[in-house]
Amino acid sequence: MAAVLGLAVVGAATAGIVAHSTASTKTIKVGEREYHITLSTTKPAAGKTTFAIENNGTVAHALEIKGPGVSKRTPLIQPGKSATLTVTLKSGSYSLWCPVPGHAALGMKAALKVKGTTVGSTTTTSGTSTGGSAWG
Ligand SMILES: [Cu+2]
Repeated sequence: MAAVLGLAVVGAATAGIVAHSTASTKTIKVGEREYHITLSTTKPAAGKTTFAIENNGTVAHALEIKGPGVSKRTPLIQPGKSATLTVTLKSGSYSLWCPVPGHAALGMKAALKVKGTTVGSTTTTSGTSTGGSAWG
């Protein structure tokens, strides 16, 4: 009897830990330099994700990300500094680029393919984005 009770408690505790870890934030490392963006993964799973961006270059960079439900960017990141950006990724394609003028054209862009669980049927038909103005 005592042994059965003990097992039940252990089982419950394990379930709690598992549930917690799946809900935790994942991290994707992003390295920026002239003129390239390196990602630790380009095929992350859906969910809450923190981009840890490091500027390994010699001029200031930044990172902007746009995709399903996300439109965010960091402030300018000075050489040698880092920044983080936390977003909730959904299944779909996301674009990342450096919003400093000219940098994306020189190659500072990347894409993410998020494979995910079904995100329901939220069809956003609210048209053109208004937050996409140029840097500065
Ligand atoms: Cu840049």
